[in-house]
Amino acid sequence: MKQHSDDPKIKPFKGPAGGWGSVRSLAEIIPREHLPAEGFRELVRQNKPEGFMCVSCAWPKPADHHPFEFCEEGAKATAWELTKFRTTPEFFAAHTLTELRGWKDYDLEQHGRLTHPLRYDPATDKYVACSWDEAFDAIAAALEPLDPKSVVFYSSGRASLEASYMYGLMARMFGNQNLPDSSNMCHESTSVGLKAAIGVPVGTTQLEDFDHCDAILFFGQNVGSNAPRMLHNLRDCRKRGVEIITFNPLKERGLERFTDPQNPIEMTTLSETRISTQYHQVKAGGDIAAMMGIAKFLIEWDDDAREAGRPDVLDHAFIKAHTRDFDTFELKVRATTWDAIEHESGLSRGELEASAKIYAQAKAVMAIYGMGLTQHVKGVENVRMVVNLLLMRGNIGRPGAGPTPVRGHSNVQGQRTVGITEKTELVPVERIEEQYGFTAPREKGLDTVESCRGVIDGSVKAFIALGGNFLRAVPETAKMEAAWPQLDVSVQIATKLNRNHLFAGRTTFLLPCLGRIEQDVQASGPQAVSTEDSMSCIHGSRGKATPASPHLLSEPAIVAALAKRILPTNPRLDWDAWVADYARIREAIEQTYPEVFKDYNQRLFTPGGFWKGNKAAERIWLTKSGKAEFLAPSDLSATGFGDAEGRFRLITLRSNDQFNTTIYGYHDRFRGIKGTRDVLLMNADDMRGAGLHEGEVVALESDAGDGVQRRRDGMIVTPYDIPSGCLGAYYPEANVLIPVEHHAEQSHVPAAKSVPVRIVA
Ligand SMILES: Nc1nc2c(c(=O)[nH]1)N[C@H]1C(S)=C(S)[C@@H](COP(=O)(O)OP(=O)(O)OC[C@H]3O[C@@H](n4cnc5c(=O)[nH]c(N)nc54)[C@H](O)[C@@H]3O)O[C@H]1N2
Ligand SMILES: Nc1nc2c(c(=O)[nH]1)N[C@H]1C(S)=C(S)[C@@H](COP(=O)(O)OP(=O)(O)OC[C@H]3O[C@@H](n4cnc5c(=O)[nH]c(N)nc54)[C@H](O)[C@@H]3O)O[C@H]1N2
Ligand SMILES: [Mo]
Repeated sequence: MKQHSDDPKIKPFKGPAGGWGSVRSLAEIIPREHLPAEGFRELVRQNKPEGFMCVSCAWPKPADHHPFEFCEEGAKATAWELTKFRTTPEFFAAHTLTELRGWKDYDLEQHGRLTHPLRYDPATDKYVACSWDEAFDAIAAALEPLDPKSVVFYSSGRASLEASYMYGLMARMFGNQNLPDSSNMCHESTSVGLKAAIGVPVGTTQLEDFDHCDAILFFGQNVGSNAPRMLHNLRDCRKRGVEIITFNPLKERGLERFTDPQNPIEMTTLSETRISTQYHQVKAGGDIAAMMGIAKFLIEWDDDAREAGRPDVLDHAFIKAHTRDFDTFELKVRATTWDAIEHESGLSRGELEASAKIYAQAKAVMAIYGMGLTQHVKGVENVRMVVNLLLMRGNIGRPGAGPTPVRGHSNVQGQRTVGITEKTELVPVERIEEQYGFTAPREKGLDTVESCRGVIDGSVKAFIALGGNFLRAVPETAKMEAAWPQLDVSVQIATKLNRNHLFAGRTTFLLPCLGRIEQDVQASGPQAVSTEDSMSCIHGSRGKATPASPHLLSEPAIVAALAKRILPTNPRLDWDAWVADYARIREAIEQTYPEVFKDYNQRLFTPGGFWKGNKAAERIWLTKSGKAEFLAPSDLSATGFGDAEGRFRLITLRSNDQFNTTIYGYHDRFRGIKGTRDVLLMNADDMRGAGLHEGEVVALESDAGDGVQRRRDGMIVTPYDIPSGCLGAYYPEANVLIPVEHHAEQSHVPAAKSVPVRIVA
């Protein structure tokens, strides 16, 4: 079963994204997980009405679906959940947590699905099986003496709308809004930036917009690995002649070329579609500068056009009618020099002119982006700059145009919709109070960064997690791991063993749950749940696979059992009735959010999902001023730190063989890296400058200047096509190098795409 190799192979990959490589990759993982026969049946049901919604990414599921509406990554996620392997009480009897802390992430999860509720026994340093009642009673007793404000309720963006609604409600009734979410590490910069700029916290586009755009600006998203089904949309766009202009420090294969593995003609003729028509290897943190360059050209050409009596380049009518503060932004653009733009972006004026030309000529432009923009100190300004560019030519609120953030987890956006948030203004507090007859907390709760601070300084006493691998996903690994044992209570609801579970508090439980692909039978019969995709469409999802163990409970059942123990009884809320029939939970959700969830149960299985609507897409701006807001950026660099001799910008990356902290294997096919994750991707000139050679093993140290020692050893220097001054390494292994205070201003997203480090030979 050993996948990690002592003889790693690193050589450039020549194939396209998708294609036969994708088929071969599936042929590797499916047998590796010993997928039972019904697993293949489930693959076919993936992302279809009456089927289940993929547990991998949040990319929308079209109404007119393909026979196989899944991708290599979705299939891996399905195989991972339906694996034949089990992590049983016998496994835990054989291993102490101290021993397991020496294991790699891959090896921990590869043992398969958790089967029994487990209690940590400090005397033996092992998990032991317990009953569900014992677990819930002990957790409630341990929470009892604590100040409700010292308890954190984390969630990872996979749990359904139903489970998430219950979980948020439980936290508020318990007395806090400490509801950090994986979204705090992800697209919170979008939620903050778009809300301030255009009045909605989400993208404005829908799948149809791909049929109407004539250019796409594509920033910092690795589509081939992280949202592969989008490649179909991009390929169709390219066939119509749409220009795709990409900004990414790395040459990501999915953004270069694609062969559709589900298209027999493309597969047999080995034909591939070129995806990006322009590819700009911007420096990490250089996007504000690059976009300022494009804006500068637009303004200069608009001046010229006016003088020569040609049609305007900017959409002045739109700017006047719909926006505010263009003047301040314009002044800033005019005052910014080309030298500064070229220096900060790492791109030449000529390259930016080529992009600006396409943008200026296009009638409808989508701007697609991911973590390459959000995970920076100026991550919110990155998002605001995208909006600035779009507003300059009226590219919001018409077909084929608009900001298109690519969300991460399959229901991360939906969790925010149903109340998983630390921010009071995002929940209809009065309505909840009326619905359930209690006084909801108004004090802002803890987000992810604040929860980390609280764990480190001891003010957080209890941590409950609805999924995820918080301790592995957050920055400042060393301090966080050292502080975790000080917690009074640590409860993890999970499907597989991960590193967070190996750090116990005084009272510690690991509670195994059903996955979304599995059949969930309650008193009224088999249940469906629902999720919201990246384009705000809500889909029903029905699991049919045999549960991994008869001892598993569903997430709604676990939340309800806990809520019943830690909350006073409430005549207006019957947790058991909700669990008996999830349609009752959806009725409650509809009552809290009638605008979004009207006729929720009736519309649950609408093909393609039902759209929750978007005011900015109608050019109604729910901002303070009632207009769309321009913002003059405060800095050209998004990194938040200056250059210094020997200081590099570390980009932390996902491989093509992982889902966040879940490591499927050691084959990052598109980057040609096999057998190891301990690589340090480095520019060849920088290697020469530092006197390093390929294969040399070095360490990285934090260069944050805060006096804290942070170090990662054993990194294999690997020459790579990456801008000078930037380095690449895999997440989550590199998180030990990220200071907890190195995060986006305003949104608090850890700035994982530009971490100041130095190389130690
Ligand atoms: N298979 C698979 N699918 C996934 C996930 C997974 O781990 N595996 N994770 C899910 C989750 S939760 C999320 S949030 C998404 C993540 O999906 P992405 O948003 O693609 O996130 P990353 O993989 O971190 O890669 C970000 C990209 O940004 C580029 N980049 C880095 N710094 C910069 C910069 O300063 N500027 C620009 N322009 N680009 C930059 C990197 O080279 C990389 O291509 O995917 C989701 N889908
Ligand atoms: N350096 C760096 N750090 C990052 C990032 C980065 O790019 N760079 N990305 C950030 C991002 S975008 C995100 S979203 C976070 C991810 O942070 P998390 O969402 O906390 O982490 P995951 O790795 O997705 O969680 C995996 C675990 O979820 C559990 N799980 C899987 N399915 C289910 C289920 O159905 N129910 C339950 N209850 N549990 C389940 C399994 O036990 C599995 O081990 O990491 C962030 N951290
Ligand atoms: Mo994410």
